[in-house]
Amino acid sequence: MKTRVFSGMQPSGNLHIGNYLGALKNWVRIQHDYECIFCIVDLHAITLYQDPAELRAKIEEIAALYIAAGIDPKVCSIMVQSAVPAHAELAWMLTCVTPVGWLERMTQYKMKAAKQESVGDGILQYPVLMAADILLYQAGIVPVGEDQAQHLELTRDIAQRFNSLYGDTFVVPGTSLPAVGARIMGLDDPTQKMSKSATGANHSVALLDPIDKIRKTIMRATTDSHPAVDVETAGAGVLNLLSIYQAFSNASDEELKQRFTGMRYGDFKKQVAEMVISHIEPFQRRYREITAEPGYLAGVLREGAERVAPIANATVRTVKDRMGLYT
Ligand code: AQP
Repeated sequence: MKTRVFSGMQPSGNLHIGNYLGALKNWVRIQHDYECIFCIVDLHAITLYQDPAELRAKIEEIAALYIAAGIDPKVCSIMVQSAVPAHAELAWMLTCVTPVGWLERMTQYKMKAAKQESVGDGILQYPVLMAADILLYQAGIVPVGEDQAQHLELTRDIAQRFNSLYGDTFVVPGTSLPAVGARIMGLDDPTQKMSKSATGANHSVALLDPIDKIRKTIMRATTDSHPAVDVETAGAGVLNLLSIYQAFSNASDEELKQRFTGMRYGDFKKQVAEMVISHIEPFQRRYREITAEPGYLAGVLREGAERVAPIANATVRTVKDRMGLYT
């Protein structure tokens, strides 16, 4: 039997090249080697207020982007988290074995809580729901970007705690990070992770941005005061652009050095922009085709949920049985 893979994205904004290079590109690469479930985690998105109509539209947009980027819905299950109620059910059971201290230590919780006047409980509970998403399917591998590595560590802790309290129940999952592109930084501020929720006009390149805008954003990316590229001494902005180029092109470190050493920043950025655009343009073409077909995405998502629900329901039955709940 193939190892199961689970991963997801929040429909909470515009997917950007960080989401693609950190996660989606890796999903496309491994989709034939494992039994893959790729989720649109809408229950996670509502930890912060989302406009209901926009959220519903975003869910299908993300599904279309998964497919446009190369996920084959005949090979993988693409599904929406809230369409399988077992996610929320298992999350409660796992909440009851998770110490609050573990959750309060999470970096993402601390960062998101610091931005709110009143912190919603969902922001604290987020990693438990994420653990439920993964453990529900007994996933062995979870391909994510680096920002999610701490949540994955917590997922393992929760699984191990449950297994030691109630007997072996969950597969303890491993994390899979890409070798390059695991943490793409903001183009306007290379000290901050590129993020859907950041508001700066030149912060990110979204997968559906107009091509002209992509070119402009990359040309305006923050670099440093050196006149030209020096791979050895490059600052954070140049390193970020080099990572973006390398992750899209799959170039080796040596190729990167030979191509760019001594190149003036303007010419360097042009090459980065053209590399990004050469990948994004075909995604956008496929995206337009996919979304032009009435009912196609709804069908993919329905089929995905139907395929995975029996796995999720079986896990919940086992967990209830182990905990002594009424089944
Ligand atoms: N900057 C990034 N570089 C590499 N990988 C990244 N990921 C996110 N940002 C980067 C990876 O993308 C996947 C989906 O992320 P998510 O939708 O769960 O949201 P997130 O991690 O919280 O990402 P954002 O874009 O920063 O969203 P907001 O602003 O809504 O919080 C994950 O695998 C993540 O690691």
